[in-house]
This record gives sequence, structure tokens and C-alpha cells, in this order.
Amino acid sequence: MLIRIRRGWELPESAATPEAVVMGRRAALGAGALLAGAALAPPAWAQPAAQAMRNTRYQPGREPTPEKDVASYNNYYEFGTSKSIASAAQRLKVSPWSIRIDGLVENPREIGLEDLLKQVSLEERVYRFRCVEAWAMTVPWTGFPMAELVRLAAPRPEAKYVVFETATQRDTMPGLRQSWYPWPYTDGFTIEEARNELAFIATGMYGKALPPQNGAPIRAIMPWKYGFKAPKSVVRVTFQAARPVGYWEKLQASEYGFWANVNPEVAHPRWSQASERLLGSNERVPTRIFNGYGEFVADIYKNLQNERLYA
Ligand SMILES: Nc1nc2c(c(=O)[nH]1)N[C@H]1C(S)=C(S)[C@@H](COP(=O)(O)O)O[C@H]1N2
Ligand SMILES: [Mo]
Repeated sequence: MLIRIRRGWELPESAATPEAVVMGRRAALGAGALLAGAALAPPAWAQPAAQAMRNTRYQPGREPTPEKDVASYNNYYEFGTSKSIASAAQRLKVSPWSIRIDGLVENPREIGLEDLLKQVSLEERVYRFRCVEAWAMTVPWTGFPMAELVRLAAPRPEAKYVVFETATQRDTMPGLRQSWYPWPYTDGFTIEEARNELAFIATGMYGKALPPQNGAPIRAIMPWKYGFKAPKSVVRVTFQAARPVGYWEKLQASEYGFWANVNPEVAHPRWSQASERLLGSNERVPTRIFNGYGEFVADIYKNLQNERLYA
């Protein structure tokens, strides 16, 4: 895959992780081995972190959660409603994978995942993640800004929202037989939210490809919103004028709304949101408005005070 010129915010290089990767990459660049090696490189989705430098602009302020906890305590209802779906999810078929880009865009099309990844540059970001159920984690995701996806899609001016639709594999996903759930799992955002610098499309975590249970091969991550706004295994991205109603809002609109921004002072109807339990340590820590990302996103909501922003 292409290696692009890095932008200023990716400096200093010494802040990248792990160091061996940086040194290896420097050596490769120095030797002019880059082009020669390109033909032999494994598919982009199989090696998301090899060239992904950590973006140190986003400091999580707490230790990354142990990988094993992130990979074994999941919400992925297509594979079952318990937290222990990791082994069932190994059946997910992730290759080949393509994404349909449609709706109010200049050029609707279907794009292969490898093709898409050639048009973006991957980076690593360590983000806090907060589920509406009041558990939380801290994850090094590999991926690219959602703004890049919006740019590639080229939405028309009438488009105000973007919707992510996720995979329905009848043969691998037993949860789909539970027909009272509003499959496929979808959720969406305003285009302004999708263009916010924090909005991220993840293809990996902990320096490896996303495991199936965490939404392989590609998912959305919106770190200032509750985790149900992070659709996994995305197969379709639709731009539209009307506000979408996502999976959880369809199921229970009184509890799960469109905006779902994290706020410790707005309780869920069935529990407080004041604090959260960190996966791994089980430590309880105070929840923060916008999950601690207000400096990046609060402006989006300035003129939306009549909306139900925090549920
Ligand atoms: N397709 C799909 N995406 C999904 C879900 C799901 O059930 N299906 N659950 C959501 C919820 S409620 C949460 S908290 C996060 C959990 O992500 P994780 O398992 O990687 O921690 O995924 C979100 N994305
Ligand atoms: Mo969640």
C-alpha cells in the first residue's frame, strides 16, 4: 500500500509505537526498499498497524485496557446477546469485503476494502470508549479519519446525514434469527459529526487487524458518544437528507436516541451514568461530559440545545 507523507500532528516520530516498527520503517525508506517490497506486501487489511503511527494529539489520560479484555467482553448482537460472543464471532467471513457507498453522493459505487485502504493513510489513536451500560475501556485503534471517507464519497449538498449499515450473514450470525430485532444493525450521524476530527473508521486494534468480535474488518468509532453509536462490520455507507433511526432507537426510542453523547448528569432511564467501570481493572472512575472530548466536539451542539443530546 501507499505510504504518504506524514502530517505535522504525527510528530514526533519517537512517540510512535512500537519503536521497532518506526526503526524498521526508517530503515526500509532509507534503503529505497519501499517500491520493491510493494508487490509482496500482504493485503492492507491484514497488516493495519505495520505502517500506522500513533497520533499523539489524542491523549487518553489512562492506560490502555488489556487487549484480552477488549477482545473477550463484547456487544455484537448478531452473534448473541451475551458479552461472550468472541468464539461464535470467529465464523464471520471477512474476506472478500466491500462497502457500498450510496444515497446523495456524486458517484454511488461499491468499493473493495483493499481499494478503499489504498486511498487513505492509516494511523493509530488511543481513545476512551464508553458503553451506555456504564462500562468503559481505552483502546489503541488503527484506522483513518471518517472525514476521509466522507471526502471520498463526495456527498451532494442536500445530504445532511450519513448512515452505516452492518453485515447480515445468515449463515454465520445466529442472532439474525431473532426476528424481533430490527436487523440490519445501523446507526448514523450528521455529516458535521462525521467530519469532526475525532470521528474515526477503525480497521485494527492493538497493532493488528480488528478481530471479528470487535467489528472486523471495518467499523466506526465516535469516542464522545455511547458505544452503540459504533457500528461494526460495516457494509454500506448511505448519505441522506432525513435523520436516520438506528437499531437501538428503533428498539427502544425512550432509552436510546440519535445523538447519544456521553454525559454523566443525564441518567439512563434504568441506571445512573455518573461513573463507569473500566474493563480489566474493574476500577470505577467518574464519567466525563462528551467522554472527555468536549474541547473537540462541544461546538457542534451549541445551537442544538432543544435536541435530546445526551441519550
Ligand atoms: N453490528 C453491530 N455493531 C455494534 C453492536 C452490535 O450489536 N452489532 N453493538 C454496539 C455496542 S452497544 C457497543 S458498546 C459496541 C461494543 O464494541 P466492542 O465489542 O468492540 O467493545 O459495539 C457497537 N456496535
Ligand atoms: Mo453498548
